[in-house]
Amino acid sequence: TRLILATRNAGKITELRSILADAGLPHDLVGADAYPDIPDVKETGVTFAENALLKAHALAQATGHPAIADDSGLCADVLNGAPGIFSARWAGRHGDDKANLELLLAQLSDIPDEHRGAHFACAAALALPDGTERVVEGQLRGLLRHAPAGTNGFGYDPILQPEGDTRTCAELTADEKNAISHRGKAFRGLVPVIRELLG
Ligand code: ITT
Repeated sequence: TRLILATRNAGKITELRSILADAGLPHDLVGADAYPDIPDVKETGVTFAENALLKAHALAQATGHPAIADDSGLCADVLNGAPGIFSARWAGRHGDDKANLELLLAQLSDIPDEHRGAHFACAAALALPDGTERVVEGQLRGLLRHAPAGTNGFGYDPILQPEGDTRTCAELTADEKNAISHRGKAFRGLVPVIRELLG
């Protein structure tokens, strides 16, 4: 069966294809870019789970195929969880990863290491054309660096140092990141649900 990846974020697509391939999912994974005429859904939810479901339902309805979606972000303890669901447009322009990261670093410039705890969060949603829905969430705890390091990954990866590591997410290999990441945890949790509902 065809399974739609309801995202246009290239970094997510790369990671999702790898995570789902490692899990042995037999489905034909088709990116949302294969449906350029379907408009982006407005992310009006107030949680990662709500927004992931909005995106999955929109693609499942529009294509008639089951769809999975990812809503994710970086939550800084000292900012009470911000940028959170606003991570993709923290500096104003949607998807400007460099500006978002630089603004956040500037906002935290006076914050000492003991208060730089943060986590990445991911909600993985599955929606079927008949309206059936499931969500699984995952997190990755870490520390926010004072300056970016590394060139792998995307988004805020150069400033998040996972707990128990001395490198940032952008200094991990793709496989190392997927093994511990919020996205890896959420989608590996969704795999048995996909198998159960889609076969
Ligand atoms: P879609 O809605 O099309 O999936 P998007 O980029 O708009 O793409 P989100 O609204 O979920 O997706 O925003 C997620 C943002 O959170 C993303 O732009 C990154 O800045 C950040 N983010 C999420 N996961 C990340 C990760 O694994 N590493 C670094 N940054 C991440």
